[in-house]
Amino acid sequence: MTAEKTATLEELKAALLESYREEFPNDEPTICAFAPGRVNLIGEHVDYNDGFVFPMAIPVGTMIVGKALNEPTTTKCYVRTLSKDVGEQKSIEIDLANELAPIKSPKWANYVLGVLAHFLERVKPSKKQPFRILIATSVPIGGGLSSSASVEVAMCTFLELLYGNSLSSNQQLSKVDKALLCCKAEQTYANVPCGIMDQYTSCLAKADHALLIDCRDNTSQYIPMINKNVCVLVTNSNVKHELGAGTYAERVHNCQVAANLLGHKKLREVTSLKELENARDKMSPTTYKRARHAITEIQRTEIAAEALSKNDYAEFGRLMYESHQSLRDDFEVSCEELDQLVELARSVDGVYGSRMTGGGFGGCTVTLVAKSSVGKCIETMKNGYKEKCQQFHPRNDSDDDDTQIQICFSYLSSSKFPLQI
Ligand code: GAF
Repeated sequence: MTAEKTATLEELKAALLESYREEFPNDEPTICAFAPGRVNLIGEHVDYNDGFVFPMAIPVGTMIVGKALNEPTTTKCYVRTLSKDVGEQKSIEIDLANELAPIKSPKWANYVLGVLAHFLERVKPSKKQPFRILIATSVPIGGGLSSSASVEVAMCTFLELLYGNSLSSNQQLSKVDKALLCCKAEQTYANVPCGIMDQYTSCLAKADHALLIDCRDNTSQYIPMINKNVCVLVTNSNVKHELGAGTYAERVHNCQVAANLLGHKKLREVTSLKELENARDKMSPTTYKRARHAITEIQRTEIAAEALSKNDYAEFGRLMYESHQSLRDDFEVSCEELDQLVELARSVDGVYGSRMTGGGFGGCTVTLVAKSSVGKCIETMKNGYKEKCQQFHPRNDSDDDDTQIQICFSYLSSSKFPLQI
């Protein structure tokens, strides 16, 4: 199996510029916006329960280049994606004179439309500015690394730069406002009732730090990630997930039902498992299990962030395994391939912990591993995955086993990457 090469930010930019110049000879883009993807270290499916999450940005993301169109009569914008994985239609036209409603197809365009619509509604510029943009991403689509949020946040950054000085101070967005706006775009245009984690991380993350986010009041704390002897390894099962497919919404609903039955606004307010136990006969076994995951995961995340800030990797790792088990058995959002990857990582000396990351139903695992064991861990996961996952239904279009797994990793002290360029 080969580790597929992920485009660097320079490569993304070069590809965008080349495409732009090819399509619009004698013209140059004037704006470049970037937003990173994220990996969630722990705290899964709890952002919409007002819980704690603990993600960090990763050096892959979405970049947009473009410019304002100033022909006096035009109200039209042009948007094209360079992404190969989004179906046939790669470009759309948006007429700012019309209502910016979500569209059936192409689906990717809704991330752009959603942000644009919410931005215009929030900022209310005196004149709507037409533009043209090209979009490219290095975040694997459907990999649980926040591909959609990175498009939304890059789009919002592009718009902020496009309107620039024409915005007064009360039209400008704080980073949290921006995250909320992008999150609303995802909920209303992509129809995913997501929490704030992905957009928040894309807006507020900084290099060499993880972010402990309290999703009840949208505040956060940076936890330094500077130990060069420890790595975060992100491994893609290449089983594609689609959160819009309904299973995500079902989990959100289950949790809300449990919170209502317990007399709370959100499951974050449940202070102990005992409270849930006492109400067990009021709810279905499924609702009970979903709530048990959310309540224990919120507790785990707080303890885990504390452990990491004290460099207690053994404790952090133990909580990662517990988190995975809870997501697998109680929340039922894992899949055989992710379970195998976690077990393979666990068999390697020097691995502290491993778990699925993101929405689930496919996508990636995240592993905390001593730097000296990274090579061994990658090898074990590659070889074992090939051997063990052949027994599962082939879920990818490709017949080539070599593409079943893609591995990228960043050291805790990841190299600096720009959040906006
Ligand atoms: C997806 C959602 F977009 C997030 O809000 C979060 O709920 C995550 O799944 C699960 O932790 O990425």
